Amino acid sequence: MIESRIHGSVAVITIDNPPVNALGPGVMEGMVSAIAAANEDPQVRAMVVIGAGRTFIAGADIKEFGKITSGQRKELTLLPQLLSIEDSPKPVVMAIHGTAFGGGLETAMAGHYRVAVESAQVGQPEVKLGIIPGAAGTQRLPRLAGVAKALEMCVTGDPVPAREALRAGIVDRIIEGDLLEGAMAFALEVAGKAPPKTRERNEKLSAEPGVFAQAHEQAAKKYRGQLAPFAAIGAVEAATRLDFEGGCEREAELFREFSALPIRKAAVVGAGTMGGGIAMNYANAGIPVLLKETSQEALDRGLAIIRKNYENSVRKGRFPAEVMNQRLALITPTLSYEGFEAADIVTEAVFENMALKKTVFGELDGVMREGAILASNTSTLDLDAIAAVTRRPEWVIGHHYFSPANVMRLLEIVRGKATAKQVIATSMDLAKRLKKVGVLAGNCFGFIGNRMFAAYRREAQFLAEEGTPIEAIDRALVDWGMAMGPLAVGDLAGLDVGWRIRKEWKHLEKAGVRHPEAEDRLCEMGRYGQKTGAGWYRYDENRRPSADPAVGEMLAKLAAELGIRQRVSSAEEIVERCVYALVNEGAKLLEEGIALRPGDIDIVYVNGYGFPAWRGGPMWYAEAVGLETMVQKIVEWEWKPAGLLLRLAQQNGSFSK
Ligand code: ZOZ
Ligand code: NAD
Repeated sequence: MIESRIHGSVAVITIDNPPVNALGPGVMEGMVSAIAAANEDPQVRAMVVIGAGRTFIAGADIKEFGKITSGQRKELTLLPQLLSIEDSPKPVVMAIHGTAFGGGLETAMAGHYRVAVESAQVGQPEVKLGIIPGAAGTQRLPRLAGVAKALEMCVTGDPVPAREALRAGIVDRIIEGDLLEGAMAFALEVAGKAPPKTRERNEKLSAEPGVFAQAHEQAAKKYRGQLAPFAAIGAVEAATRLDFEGGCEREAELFREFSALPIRKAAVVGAGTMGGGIAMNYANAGIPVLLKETSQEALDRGLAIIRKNYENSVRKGRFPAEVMNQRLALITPTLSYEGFEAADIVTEAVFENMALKKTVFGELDGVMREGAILASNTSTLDLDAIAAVTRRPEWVIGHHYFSPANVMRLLEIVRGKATAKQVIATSMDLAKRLKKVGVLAGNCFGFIGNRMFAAYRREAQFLAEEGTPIEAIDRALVDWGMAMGPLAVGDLAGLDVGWRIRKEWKHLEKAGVRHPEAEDRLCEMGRYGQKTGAGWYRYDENRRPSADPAVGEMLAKLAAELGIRQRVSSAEEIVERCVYALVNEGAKLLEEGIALRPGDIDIVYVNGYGFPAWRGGPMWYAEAVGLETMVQKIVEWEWKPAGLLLRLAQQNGSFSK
């Protein structure tokens, strides 16, 4: 893989790791020992490092990536090896043809001189993968090329041709004709001179005032929502303020915190309502995905729904059948964990049952490689309890999708107490790749979305139990602007999901506090919603709803049994009770810090639950109505107003201040 030959007084060290001389296992070690041997050899006065085949080192080995970016990174980082190259007492000339990208350029910069053919290119393209250079690229590049050029290269990730690299000071000479010959001649010229160490060249490190603020401003326009370009700016900035060692530490810190890990292969456990939609999201983004079930029957059912959804889209002319086939081919159904070890992320979407989730996470802990993300699509359950069954709680995170998962744009990203920052950064980045809007939430019952949804739907069910026709409840909220009524959404999501949630959280129910019973009754009747063809409504095979007298009968019986006084509420009351319930719970989430800002709640509701965008989201809407008006109604209904809501109403305040 590494070959060393002596030509006169020059040692030529050739890297031969086809196809592109990537820095796979053994390459760097081989290079370091060849350089050490050349230093021992009295005949050698200088060295040339060159790539065999079509290129110099084209970058890090993508296969090693997971390990490098995971907890194992410390041992695998190239930093110490690059230092040892730079500390070589005899000059090392890096001879570049093809591309020196990423780890390739970082290696080249650890040499004392760089020569290149005219057609060569150099670059730090890491940001394009959502990461930043991790082996001092952000520290050595500004020392060679100056701060402005280094910023440009690290932030855009764009390659620079050899001539430009020469002008910038990255390359010392362009070689016309044979690269090796030219590099050897150059080596002889510098032999015997004290080799200049890039890390000690500080003369180009002074930055124009305002250069970083300007870079931030530009990146904010161009790379909105991405993290890596900003981390790259921070790392280059560190080079101007800290010594080399301090700068490298800052680079590593930023790498860990703000770089997203590459997601090239995914896996999903459970092919039900959600798992199928989640797998479609990955396939739509071109990421191959394994989809695991417990029985062939469940797997076939899940795949048939996926296929039908795609066929619908093709029929509507959204994309050609060919695209459907490509996407279907990216989804690999399976009944075992085989192949999971190669996945960068797994998303669990089995039944909402803690014992089952713990079993599944125990299994995933055994099969997934180190450095893979373990995500749960749980709707309400304690993420920390799920993470605690694994040996790697820092790799566990909530990825809460919304039904229909292939359609709704929200991805609620739930951080557990141990979740690593890099896992959060990767999730935010992934959300974009999946064309979703990522919102970070804290861990509690239902996180942001479902804690509010439970309060909202509780009112909708109360209204039904009190005798308001179910169509009138849904109609009032649709007329108000919701994409669907709250009862119809229950049918879409699956009433059995709510049933399971209530069983899991039974211990939280307080004696004497009314809770809705209607959906439990529907589930007991086998009416789970769209998935069983009946729930609050009856459904045809195209999910079209129609009223079902059996539901009215059930409600009347329930009301008689529980002694619920019957009356029909107005559309205004329906909307007020349901929407104010959302707002009151939202205010509690803000108070508890589960939601970071009111805008996050609004984004969750507009993108995840079909809340009318033109009304701005629940918290925005609350202020439009007036917090005082809301509190008056809440008190009148004998609900407990959220402390924050009460306070703001009294002080004429606003959620966003
Ligand atoms: O009506 C639109 C909507 O946004 N509805 C609100 C949906 C909602 O609120 N989802 C949140 C559910 S709660 C949740 O997910 C969190 C959770 O943890 C639940 C926990 C349990 C809670 C307890 C419950 C008991 C909607 C997007 C659905 C439909 O939009 P449109 O009215 O504009 O209709 P279309 O026909 O133009 O559809 C647009 C695209 O969506 C596809 N689609 C519709 N229904 C679907 C579906 N795909 C899969 N499954 C379904 N059920 C439809 O095919 C179309 O796709 P394209 O590609 O053909 O355009
Ligand atoms: P579902 O009942 O439609 O599907 C669950 C699937 O998991 C079933 O097909 C089942 O066979 C499969 N399964 C069970 N144990 C398994 C195992 N050990 N290995 C592989 N597969 C297994 O339920 P769903 O609605 O898709 O919900 C799944 C999860 O997503 C739950 O945690 C739920 O709370 C959550 N969620 C649901 C919604 C929703 O609207 N339905 C929205 C967001 C999150």
